[in-house]
Amino acid sequence: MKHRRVLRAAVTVAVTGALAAGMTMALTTSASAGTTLRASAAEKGRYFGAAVATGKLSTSAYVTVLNREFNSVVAENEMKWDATEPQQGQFRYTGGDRLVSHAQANGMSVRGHALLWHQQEPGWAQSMSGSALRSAMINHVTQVATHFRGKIHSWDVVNEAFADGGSGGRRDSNLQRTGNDWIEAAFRAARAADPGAKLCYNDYNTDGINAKSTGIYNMVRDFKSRGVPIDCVGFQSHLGTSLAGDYQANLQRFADLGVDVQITELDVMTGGNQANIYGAVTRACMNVSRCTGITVWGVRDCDSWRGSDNALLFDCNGNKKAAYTNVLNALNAGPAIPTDPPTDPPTDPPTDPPTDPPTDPPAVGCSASVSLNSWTGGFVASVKVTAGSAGTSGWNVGFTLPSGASVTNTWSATASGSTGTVRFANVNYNGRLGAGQVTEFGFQGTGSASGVTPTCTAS
Ligand code: 9MR
Repeated sequence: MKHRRVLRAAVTVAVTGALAAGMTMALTTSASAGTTLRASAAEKGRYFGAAVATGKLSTSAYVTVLNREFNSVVAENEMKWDATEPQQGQFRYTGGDRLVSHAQANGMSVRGHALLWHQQEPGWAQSMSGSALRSAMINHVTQVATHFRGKIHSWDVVNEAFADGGSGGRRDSNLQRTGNDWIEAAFRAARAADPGAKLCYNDYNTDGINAKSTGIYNMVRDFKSRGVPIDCVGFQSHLGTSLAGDYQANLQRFADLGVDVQITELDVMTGGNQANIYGAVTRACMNVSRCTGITVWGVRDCDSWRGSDNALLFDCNGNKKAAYTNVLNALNAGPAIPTDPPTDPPTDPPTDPPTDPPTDPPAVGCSASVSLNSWTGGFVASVKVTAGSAGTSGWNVGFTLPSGASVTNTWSATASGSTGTVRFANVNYNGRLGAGQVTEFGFQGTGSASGVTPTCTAS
């Protein structure tokens, strides 16, 4: 089976050494330790997600664990090309829409997986090539990203396009044979279709600094230097019985390119090291300020594609395993994403020190800042909410939009109004912030929002 081949390859590159290093890290006591993965991750400005097979959303034992522990979901299969465009030009969104509804009803964000992948191509696309395939593939990206616009936190735009082994080059596929620029063409199409989604490249066997991860690193660096829209890199992390000693360093080198990093499909072979590896991966993410979230590839052991590996955080009865405890402790012990996350590396070396010293978070209440990505006729606003010294149990951010501007989509907040004075209230998973903690929401609109300034009210 294809996916077994992927797994074998995934575990062979692992090298030992990280665990001892990880376990000697000093654990600090968190001020307010969360008691679920989702609460603990949210307290640190991150998400904790699971891959979901939508068929299981009617199994109450499954849903109980999913809703209690996770604030992000990804479709294990239902948003892939074969599921969403089974016949050319005929789109089917039933499974994906069901997952999005479940997420929205339960305060979860959604990762989109995956717009283009050489596996799970529908039969009609498998038999295509050249310019016909290139235009079919771009149309697929455009249609699917447009359908889900405003509802997806991050899209895996391209999945698994690099070869295993030492070449550091691209994998052969009919997509690759349409021309080496197929990946950037896909990212540009995805950005145009859903400017509010973070756009990720996602792959496996990238769990440390190796030829494959370096090939991807070079692509991301090239994309950033040429302005190809890429926001994040997903590290699947289908792991064996050991973890590379440079797992965290690898995440950090990507973050230093100016992209977010995410652990996207974490599962770990059972055995003596499973719980330790889960803890070490979580600590690595927490130690990288641009590591914005972790997704495990299933909920209970029996839900996993890895079958008898028992690779997940809950046993088949939904009981928490030792690995769960290690992950929860690592989330609680880790630092929050800093108030001012690092921006892209500056092109010029810094000159004079800033004129204004950095300000402390507001004494009480909250503050908000906005960054706009505008084009003729539209914009996406990304808003950062920072809690004051008293923390928040909820927040509300107001804008007065210029005439002609109108909000069309909102994520990670609930909007009231769409023109003139518009207010955005927290959703149930991001209202509670500790002192100085930051959360983000966004909205998309038509017209121009240039010059808007937010006001923040805490409750
Ligand atoms: O978990 C998915 C399984 O149900 C499918 O049969 C398989 C098909 O190839 O894909 C699995 O998910 C894969 C993911 O989409 C990409 N990375 C590897 C995952 C495990 O094979």
